[in-house]
Amino acid sequence: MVCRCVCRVHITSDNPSTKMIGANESLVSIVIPTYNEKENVVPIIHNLHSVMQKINYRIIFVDDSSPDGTAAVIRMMANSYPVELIMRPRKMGLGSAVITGVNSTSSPFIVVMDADLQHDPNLVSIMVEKLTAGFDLVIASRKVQGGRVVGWSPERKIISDFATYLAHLFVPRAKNIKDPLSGFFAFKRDILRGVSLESRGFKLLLEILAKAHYKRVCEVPLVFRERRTGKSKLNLNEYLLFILLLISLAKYK
Ligand SMILES: Nc1nc2c(ncn2[C@@H]2O[C@H](COP(=O)(O)OP(=O)(O)O)[C@@H](O)[C@H]2O)c(=O)[nH]1
Ligand SMILES: [Mg+2]
Repeated sequence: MVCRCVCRVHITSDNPSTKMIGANESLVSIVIPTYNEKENVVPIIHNLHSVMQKINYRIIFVDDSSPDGTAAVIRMMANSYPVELIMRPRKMGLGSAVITGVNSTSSPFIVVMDADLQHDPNLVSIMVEKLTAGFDLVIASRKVQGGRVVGWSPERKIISDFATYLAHLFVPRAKNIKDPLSGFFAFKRDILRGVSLESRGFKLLLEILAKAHYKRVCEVPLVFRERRTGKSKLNLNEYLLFILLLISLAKYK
């Protein structure tokens, strides 16, 4: 059961697959999964709104019934901003939350980002410009020149580099992408035509790189900041899901 609260967005169908791009559809849907992000919702909406002034956009939050009351804050903000809330009954994973959000919109451009401001909202308009210029997929990359992570321990960096190495090894189509494990990316909806996404975990981009129909990809530098407030939900289970994802994607050439 998924509960939808739709505010300032003219979508009435509950079945995403039946939606057509209509006069009221926004050019860009920004999909943000949330679990216990109460403190981050207001600043991310304000930041995105100031960056997206000239772009017809909306934000789709997919919240897994966060116990901290994140949904109530989103509902309140939806009175004044182009914000939509999809509520799911329990914690079901970041990847599946993003898939739910992506399936709920027919916007031609989709941006996926985290709620915690580790992903710089200022990059979103640059990523949309790249899509407009003809790129199919734009990745905010910690691993191209100008990109980096702030505040990670050497151990965390080694784990991240090793995971990236495994992604390159197992997923040939990701070979030329410096940061195939980024959680911040934008794409043309069309590239997912006929593609079935299954990831539950944190690495949905890798599945998109393996399966989607894209030609032009670019990476823009991301300075991955420290979490503003709240806690990371990355845990051992996510590492296991990553290994399973690698195995399942190895067959895509
Ligand atoms: N809906 C939903 N969102 C989640 C879930 N797990 C994590 N998130 C959100 O996904 C984003 C990334 O999670 P985070 O814990 O910051 O991961 P990290 O940056 O790798 O430490 C944040 O916006 C989280 O609130 C989940 O199970 N369901
Ligand atoms: Mg985070």
